[in-house]
Amino acid sequence: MKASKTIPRIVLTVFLLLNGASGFQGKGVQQLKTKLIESDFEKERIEQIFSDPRFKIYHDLPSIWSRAKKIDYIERGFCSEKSIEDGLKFFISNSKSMSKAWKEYEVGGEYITALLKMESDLGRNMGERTVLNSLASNWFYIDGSTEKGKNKERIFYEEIVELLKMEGVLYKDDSDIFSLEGSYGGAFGWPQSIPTSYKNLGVDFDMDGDIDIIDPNDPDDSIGFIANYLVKHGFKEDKFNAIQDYNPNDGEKFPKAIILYADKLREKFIKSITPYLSRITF
Ligand SMILES: [Ca+2]
Ligand SMILES: [Ca+2]
Repeated sequence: MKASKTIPRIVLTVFLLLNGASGFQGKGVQQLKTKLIESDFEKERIEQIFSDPRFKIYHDLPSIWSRAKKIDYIERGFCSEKSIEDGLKFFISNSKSMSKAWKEYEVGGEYITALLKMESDLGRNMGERTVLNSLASNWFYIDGSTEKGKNKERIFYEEIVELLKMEGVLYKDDSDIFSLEGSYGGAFGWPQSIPTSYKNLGVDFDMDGDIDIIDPNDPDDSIGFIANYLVKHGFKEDKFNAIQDYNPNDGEKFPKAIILYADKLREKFIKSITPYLSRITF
């Protein structure tokens, strides 16, 4: 064991990556399973889920994290003319839910549109990873040796617990947990929500009996979800802060891009209706 102390950390990391989940020392599938069984999940179900051949750890996670840190939304064209035009079309074709959001939450549709555009390109890109695998991968890869890391680890564990409890709600295809897809962070649907946010802040905005933020043809509940999320995070008092809370891992970059998008969208919308307004006036 003495030799391992002399192996440079980077070599060891590469070794662990190449060896997959079984290469993990300390944190591993077994530890997660034991913890979940201790949290009162049926042993049989846990064994079944984690021995499913579709369960896997995404080993590209650390490299995705470091790439994500460098992303500049505005530079990447998030607020380009084309992107705003796309948002305007969405805003207009969903005006019924947008005005409902304004009436019930006092959240302008330009902010809701900006967030949905950012999170899933207005429902076109909700992520193709298995949410369970993503959440488990985050839990595995987070360095729990610091206070901050420990907190993040706890958060991801809670998300896994919540996901497991959402059988028949979040994953409906034969209640198969592997059918729910999302991002590398375990976020899913139009607003890229995580399980606890869905549970606590989801709303049946179109009152059809379901809280559905996944249907690619129906953004109504997602519009309601975002409005509710923002209000519960203090949007009326501090827009910037509430928007930052939507994605707290990204400093000021995220809220700045969202607010710029919303401002441009509002401007474009007003310009687009001005000719009609003047026709009405005269
Ligand atoms: Ca609904
Ligand atoms: Ca609907």
